[in-house]
Amino acid sequence: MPQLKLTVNEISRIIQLDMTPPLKLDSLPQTGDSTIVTASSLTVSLPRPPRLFYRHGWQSWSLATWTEPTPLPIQHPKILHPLQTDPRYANKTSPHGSWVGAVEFAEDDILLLGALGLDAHAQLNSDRLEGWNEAGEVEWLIARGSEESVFAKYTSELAKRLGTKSNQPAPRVWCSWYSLYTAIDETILHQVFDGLGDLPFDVFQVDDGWQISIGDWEANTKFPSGMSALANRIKSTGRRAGLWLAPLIAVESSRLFRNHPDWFLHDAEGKSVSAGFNWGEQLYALDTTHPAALEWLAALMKQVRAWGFDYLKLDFLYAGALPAKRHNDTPREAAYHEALKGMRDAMGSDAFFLACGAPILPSLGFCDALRVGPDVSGKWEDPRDARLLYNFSTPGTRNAIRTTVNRLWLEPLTMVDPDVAYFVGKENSLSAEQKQLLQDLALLCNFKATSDLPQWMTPAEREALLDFLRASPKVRRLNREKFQLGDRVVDFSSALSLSDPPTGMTKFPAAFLGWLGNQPLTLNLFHRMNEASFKKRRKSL
Ligand code: 9PG
Repeated sequence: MPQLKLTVNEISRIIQLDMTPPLKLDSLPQTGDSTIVTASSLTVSLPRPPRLFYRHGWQSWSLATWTEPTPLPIQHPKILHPLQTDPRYANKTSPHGSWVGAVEFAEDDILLLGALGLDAHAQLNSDRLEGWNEAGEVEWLIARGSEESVFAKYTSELAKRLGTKSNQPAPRVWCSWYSLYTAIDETILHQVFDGLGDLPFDVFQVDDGWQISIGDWEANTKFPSGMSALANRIKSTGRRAGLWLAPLIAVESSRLFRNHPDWFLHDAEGKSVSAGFNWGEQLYALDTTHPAALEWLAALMKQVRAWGFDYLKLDFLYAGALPAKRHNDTPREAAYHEALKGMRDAMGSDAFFLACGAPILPSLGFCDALRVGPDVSGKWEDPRDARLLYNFSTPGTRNAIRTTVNRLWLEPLTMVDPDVAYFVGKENSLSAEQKQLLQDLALLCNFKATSDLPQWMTPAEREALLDFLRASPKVRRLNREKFQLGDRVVDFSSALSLSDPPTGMTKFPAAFLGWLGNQPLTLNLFHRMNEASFKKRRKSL
């Protein structure tokens, strides 16, 4: 019998363990200084435990915030981990984040540890700041100084490696999602476009609801004239035609998934990898290292351009970077990076590409704009999500503002999309102050979008929207919460804090809700109820 001899390195590769001891850094840079080292993992010893940790979530909807340096509860329901967190680390309770972590010792004394490449993570382990990379060696920046200076250093180093901002002008977008949701059809969209008249929008973007199915990207029966006719109608108003797609996922019932199961991600046992649950269905993720899947993606981008859409909101993109066994062995974020490159090449450099639900670092260099927070909604916060499920990724205006404000450091690298602002009172329970915060955040990001229906706007609301679309105030960051916007100071502190994790008696309802939310049946029921209410709303228009 032939003898099989393996070296330690070969064994570690097979069981996917990095046996290289972490690089140890015992001396920190002086304030105002920074250093770059190369390692697959490293440990930075801190002189004393910090008072705060900066946690940076993996993708658009994942939480980014400064927290106490204590363990954090696991977010629920777990069935949503693939679509709200980096599922590989979702059960980790030590303060952790993707690519970058920072600690605060005192005001203006911040230490940042940030990877300058993909597939990397950071965590705080009592008085050690640790970094590791799933894909082998990577460069790490260690910078010390004020919050602004360390993040500026990080973005300037990232820009050199991943590319900087595109030169597309900041768009003003009307998006169909946050008023009509899936209840869109040809007739109502035409009415909306007419009703918006000469309001200075650059893009009319059609969101979810036009397609046959998630995976089957053709016009459904609500769009009998087809997608080219819809794009032409928009272009006839002098605007760019925008379209939403989720090209890297498919629902179980789609033709795409049924016809090409081999194009989708599998685990080591050959089981399909879940990309989460939405639209009352199980989601699956495309394996973008499969040549046929890549070809299909490029053809889809070309098809959409041929219809006449040149503003593309590509959503649920995290799916391309989920942990799995791929067709070829590419590390997951590198695989995603390649998919984005392929889609960008196919859509052309003149298209505007907004990445949404997207892993942050691997999207840089390819997208024109990046959603940097969860969805807004007409509600400030759902107490069940915040207090019981410890979930800050779900749609809600407070969640959206919190994570967006904590990711404004990305601005030198990409246009940041804070999601839409609201002006109408109808179907909306936000206070005037809360709506103002959203509007101010949009001005700050210079990414202005709304879904407000002209049919719902009072003359005063329409006037406020017009002023907003025309405004370009000067912006200056004052501190973590406050910004100077023209002659006003905007204070986001009401949105930034996190509610306390469930303790004592609240642990029981929390556990029950977590269990309930994990049942596909419950999620399916919620989906049906939502759909019914959107349809009712559509009928009343
Ligand atoms: C269309 C929408 C809109 C929206 C996107 C995305 O379960 N989740 O956490 C979850 C988060 C966001 C989400 C859907 C589900 O919305 O961000 O703007 O385009 O898809 O379906």
